[in-house]
Amino acid sequence: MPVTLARRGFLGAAATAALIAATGAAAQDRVMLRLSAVQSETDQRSIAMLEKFAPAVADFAEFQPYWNGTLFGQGTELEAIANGDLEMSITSAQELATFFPEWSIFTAGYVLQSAAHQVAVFNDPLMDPFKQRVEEELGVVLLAPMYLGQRQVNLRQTKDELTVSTPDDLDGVNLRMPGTDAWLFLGGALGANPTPMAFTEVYTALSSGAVDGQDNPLPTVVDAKFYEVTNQVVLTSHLVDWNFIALSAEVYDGLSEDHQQAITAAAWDAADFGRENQLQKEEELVDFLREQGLEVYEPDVAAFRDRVQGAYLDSDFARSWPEGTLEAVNALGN
Ligand code: KDO
Repeated sequence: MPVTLARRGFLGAAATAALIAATGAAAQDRVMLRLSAVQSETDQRSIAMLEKFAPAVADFAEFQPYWNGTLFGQGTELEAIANGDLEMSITSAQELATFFPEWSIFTAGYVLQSAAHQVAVFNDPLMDPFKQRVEEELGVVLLAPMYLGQRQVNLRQTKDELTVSTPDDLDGVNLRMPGTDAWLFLGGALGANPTPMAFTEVYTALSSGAVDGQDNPLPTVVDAKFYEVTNQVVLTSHLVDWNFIALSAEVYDGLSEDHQQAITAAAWDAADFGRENQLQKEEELVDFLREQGLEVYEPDVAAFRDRVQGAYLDSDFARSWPEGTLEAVNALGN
């Protein structure tokens, strides 16, 4: 009996050793997925990656997020992925437009109409050449579309000091924009004086008065605590801002077909989860911001739309848009 137990014990030990070896090997075989992003860990996109993406890929990948730009600065992530120094990011149409000008169509104000419109466009064949260039020339796979939200103008001035109805009212206003050409063009098209600045510097710049304001969706205004150092939000809704869960093509190509399907499904689950939560936040946060003492109001949105759309159609950006794409995007709008 003891022999049996011993044998069973021995077998147990052997089986355990084999399991550890296998698990250990499996752990070593698990692909490392470092994701660099400038938002905080409490941003809805971050929560979605932690709660939906990470557990869904855990049996073959180790997800390692670096929030608040602690690994790579804003706008450097795609190059880091292309160079093999990073595996994932939550990228934007604006960052992609710095490599591929045609992506500027999705950075143009008042083109995309809603979160649902973003999903319809992402899934439409019109996106195939856009995605293909990113994969073939940059080595990045765009797994799923993430909804960042409707961008609004957020100012230090009180409404009594500065009421914004039309773009003319932003003349001379020092509006912080992210640092790419597409962003700076958008800031100018709104009527303001665009100041390039990284996301992680915005709170201090608002607090010190180095800039008069910034633009971001309401969930970001709250998550980044910009409401603590500003006094009004002008609901221009000038851009339905589009992000993408981006993965190194080298990593993707190295996965089995099952794991490629699993990581794509995990990205979509995270994107859908984050989108729903972001939309709910946008509904709730107008009241929250008013409770914090900010004035939140609608300007003459038609005046902003006319000015912004006219600026883009007259710009070099529009000349880089593939023939028929704007019409196809508009046709998918709800
Ligand atoms: C910003 O810097 O204002 C911006 O909203 C630009 C977006 O493309 C994206 O980089 C975003 O910051 C970050 O994800 C932080 O929310």
